[in-house]
Amino acid sequence: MRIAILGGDGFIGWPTTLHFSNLGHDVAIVDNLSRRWIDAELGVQSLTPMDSIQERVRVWRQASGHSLGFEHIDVAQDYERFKAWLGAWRPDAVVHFAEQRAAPYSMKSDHHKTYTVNNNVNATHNLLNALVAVDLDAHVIHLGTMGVYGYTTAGASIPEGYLSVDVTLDDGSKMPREILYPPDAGSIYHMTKCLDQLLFQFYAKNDRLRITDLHQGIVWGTHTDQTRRHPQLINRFDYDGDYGTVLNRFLIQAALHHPLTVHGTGGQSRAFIHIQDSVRCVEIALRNPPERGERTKIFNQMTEVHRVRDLANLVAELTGAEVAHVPSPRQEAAENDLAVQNRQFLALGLDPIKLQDGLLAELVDIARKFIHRVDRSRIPSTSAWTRDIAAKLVTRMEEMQVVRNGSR
Ligand code: NAD
Ligand code: USQ
Repeated sequence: MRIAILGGDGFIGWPTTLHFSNLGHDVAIVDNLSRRWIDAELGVQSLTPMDSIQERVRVWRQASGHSLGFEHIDVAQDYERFKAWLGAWRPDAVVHFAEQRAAPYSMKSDHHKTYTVNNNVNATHNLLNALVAVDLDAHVIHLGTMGVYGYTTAGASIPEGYLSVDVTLDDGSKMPREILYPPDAGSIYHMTKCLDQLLFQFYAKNDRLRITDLHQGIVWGTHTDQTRRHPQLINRFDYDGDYGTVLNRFLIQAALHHPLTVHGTGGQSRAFIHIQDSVRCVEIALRNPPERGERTKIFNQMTEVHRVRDLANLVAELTGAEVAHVPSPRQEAAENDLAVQNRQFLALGLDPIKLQDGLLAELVDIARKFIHRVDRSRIPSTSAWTRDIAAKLVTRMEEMQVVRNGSR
């Protein structure tokens, strides 16, 4: 199959590219390298040393014998170039990772909100629009997020995309219907995934595009079978306060003997999935496309649910790290219960990697090995969701400074 990977230089895009290439598919990466520019903007770098995309492609060809295409295109801004490339290369499937994916980055300032909305919504719309324009029936697989649902369950586990409801008709009788699960975004980033869903709904109905949306939980881990094949194929690993996700951050903090930064009580429940399983799920989705004319197919791409404080305790038990409860920079429920259905992937053969089984390897192979590359000053998460929260964070930091100075 001919597969385009939009965002193929990123954390999930790179191992997915290698996975499909290894299976013998003809794979091309489309990426504007914006994630690398954002590292420069923030003054951070991946914990793991990443080569240029051209070098990664060269090393993969040497290691595997397979070639990869690379197109340096901004999918959100270079519509005509992207359309021309799509029309000429004519992939059978397009996997769409090409979005700004960090909630804290999306909430840093009004500029970052605008950038995230423009980039993500335009990238998605340009893809759908271009497929119709060049008359291409490629299967679109998009990475959505569990965050489109919000994280509360109202007593019933979160279904896969659609909610069964009884509509009360004018004569008082009930008519069963399935609707998109009511969106409940917790950040501008998560909001863009809600907007993407509506674009998918429209294009599946109007143009009969075949679309799969994968509502994924927080991805942890670094290596997949293919990124292990050569040191220069290593995946990126973010630990900083904007892009680092919670479990990867705790592992680095433990390796650094930095207290684990639990926001608030740590009662936030979230869904998780290992990077290797994430890649497998995309492959399963590729093999099970919707029919033309079918509504968007939605899967919940997650394998387990944990509370943040339980994760911190788990990492603390493994490493002896101290757990610190710091004020949360986010507008989020301090405590929530979460239950999520993921029957579709399990029925299609997913055999999940459990957190308990992979954590130690992650700590030894990644966190401790590359700890010399960490800048400790980039650990705090300072992007505040509102002005009030920002003011409270400043006050709290000043109080901590006074305590520290006083105790000298
Ligand atoms: P990432 O930031 O590492 O990768 C995204 C890639 O897309 C980067 O290489 C970036 O340069 C590229 N990109 C962004 N905008 C682009 C544009 N306009 N044109 C071309 N390329 C562009 O992110 P990731 O962690 O690999 O996430 C991939 C996708 O999966 C995202 O859509 C994200 O929302 C989703 N997701 C990620 C997680 C997670 O925990 N990492 C969880 C759920 C969903
Ligand atoms: N948290 C801490 N301490 C930290 C960092 C985070 O307690 O040092 C807490 C946060 O307050 C939040 C939870 O951990 O309650 C998760 O935060 P996160 O940064 O790990 O994840 P999130 O911002 O939700 O975003 C990540 C990815 C995003 C993806 C999403 C899936 O960056 O691309 O869409 O996970 S989900 O969370 O299921 O919506």
